[in-house]
Amino acid sequence: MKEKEKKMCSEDKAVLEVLENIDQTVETVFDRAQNMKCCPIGSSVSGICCKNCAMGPCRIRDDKVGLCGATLATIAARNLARHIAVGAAAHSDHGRDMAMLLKEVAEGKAEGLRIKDEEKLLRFARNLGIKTEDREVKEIALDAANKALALFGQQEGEIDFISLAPKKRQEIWRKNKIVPRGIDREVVETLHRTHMGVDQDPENILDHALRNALSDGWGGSMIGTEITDIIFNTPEALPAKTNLGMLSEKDVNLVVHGHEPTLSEVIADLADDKKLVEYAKSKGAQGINVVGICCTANEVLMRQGVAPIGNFLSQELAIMTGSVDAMVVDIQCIMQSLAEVVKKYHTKLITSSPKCKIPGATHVPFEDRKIYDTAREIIKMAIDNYSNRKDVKIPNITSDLVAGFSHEYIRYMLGGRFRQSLRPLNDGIIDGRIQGVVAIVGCNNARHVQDKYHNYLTKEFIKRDYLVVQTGCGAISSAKCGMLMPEAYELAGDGLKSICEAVGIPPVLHLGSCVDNSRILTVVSEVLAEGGLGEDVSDLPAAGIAPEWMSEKALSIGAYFAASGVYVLFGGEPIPVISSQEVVNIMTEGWDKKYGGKLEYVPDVEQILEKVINHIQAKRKALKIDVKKERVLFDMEARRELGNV
Ligand code: SF4
Ligand code: MSK
Repeated sequence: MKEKEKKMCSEDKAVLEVLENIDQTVETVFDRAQNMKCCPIGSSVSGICCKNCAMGPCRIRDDKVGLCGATLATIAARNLARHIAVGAAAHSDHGRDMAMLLKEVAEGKAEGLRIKDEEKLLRFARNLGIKTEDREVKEIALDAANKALALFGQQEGEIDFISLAPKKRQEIWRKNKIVPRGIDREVVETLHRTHMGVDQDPENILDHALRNALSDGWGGSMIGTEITDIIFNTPEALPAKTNLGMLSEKDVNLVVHGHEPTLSEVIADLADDKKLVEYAKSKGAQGINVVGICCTANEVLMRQGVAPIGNFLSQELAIMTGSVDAMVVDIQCIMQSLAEVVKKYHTKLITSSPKCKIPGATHVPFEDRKIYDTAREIIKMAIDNYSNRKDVKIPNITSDLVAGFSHEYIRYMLGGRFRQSLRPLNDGIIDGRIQGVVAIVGCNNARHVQDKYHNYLTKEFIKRDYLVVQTGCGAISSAKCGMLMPEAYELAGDGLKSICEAVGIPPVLHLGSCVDNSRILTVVSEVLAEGGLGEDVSDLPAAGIAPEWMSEKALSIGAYFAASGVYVLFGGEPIPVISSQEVVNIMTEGWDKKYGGKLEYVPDVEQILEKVINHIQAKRKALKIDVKKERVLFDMEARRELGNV
């Protein structure tokens, strides 16, 4: 790859350094992105493809129809609905596994695991309609796990967490008949409706796609986040470091990658295990260094401060440093190319989930009941591989960060332990020190410079006093360039800076993995309940952006935010409907009218910035908070007056 082409791969200097150092015969995702162009029909820029029956595949452009007569709009809506169903299924199946784990913990069958956050368990159980008074914690946990599991197969009624949304929002969903009845039911119905010859009305197809997405955000994902907090602890702000420089020359490096927290939490927990450290020393290493990639990294970062060494596009590069003794992967966002890359390096690639095997990787099946045994076996494999290292070149690049902003911690940091409250946040928005809240979330995409749009937008928004909240790979982008440090308030506008200085927080808050986007739904509901910013999510001066999206989960997240009343913008690669103006109109003007939220593809990053600012300023005007109030510093005295300390 030529010098100039390398610069077009990433904004991350550590990634560029590895690309510089590697043997040119090793292929990366960046090479493949340059050598293989997107299919113009498949990318839906100049048409669309349907392969839902054996009379096709039908390639449709303009006013042509498929053999069955299906129009461009119908096919676009069907394709998008299927993507959303897959994304929702991925998140929700992860949530199901967490509910299964809670059941095993309650029954005492999950070796070494226990309920760490009992208070959160009680809230979770009560939200599921379970009696908690005068009962043993294990009994409550068992009932909560069974009730959560039942929501997957529920056939009628409404999934319970819908009742946590603002009342007005619930009514909008009921009026439009998109309240999810059961989590699995909505996925299956999407697949049925999009079978050849079933639902052919694009608007109707997409309404159901929204119901399906809601079953993810307010269902499967929420179950996943809540139970992970219950078993492994609700995150609190904690310092950590990031980037490839966190790989160690002298320690055994074990990378956890994927999305599931269970095995990785235990592996991280065992990194200081005396016997294992002794074993590592017996093999010539100083100790054991557990680090992470993608959202498994975010899970163990949020609770144990484990270093995320990179986001989605860094996974191959980590191995190419020659220092990764083992990479253990679980589910989602794991490139098959890893198996090819490890052929040229000493790294042991280990799969752990029965749902994700990769030819060429070693499969170490992970079962909840003997989780510590499995974790020890994997750590030993990494230790045994340490002496096989050859040429090690680790970029000396790291950044500091603060993560761990669960919704509970946000309430605590704003209000103190005894009067936890979002009031100061609402007041900050009302008096204009914070102009609005922008969620910048989602993946990297090899068709675009890694981290570029995430970082550009984040900087531009905080500069203009917009608080940025992040999850997933987007959060790791900001971490890598120091924007998750409290000192980053220097980059913020005066208003946001005054709040960050007083509370001691970064202007960019890391809320967790991609499943943890459900935390944003909770914060948004609690902000509304706090008062002064309208009655519904669509009243809030807020927006969501996925500037470098690539996964089907991102589409499900975007859809459940839109259905919840948020203006959502996707940048980078087009969402797979843009060749149909009819569908684009449904998802923008149509959804805006019905749901007060919309999902729009905006290719130009400057336009994203402008559109979000205009949207948020219009919301401020509608709330009559657009007039600049006198700036009041939010210091301890002010907090005392508010009664929050
Ligand atoms: Fe073609 Fe219709 Fe079959 Fe799709 S469902 S492949 S448009 S004939
Ligand atoms: S890992 S879904 S690339 S955020 Fe959650 Fe990152 Fe996107 Fe995967």
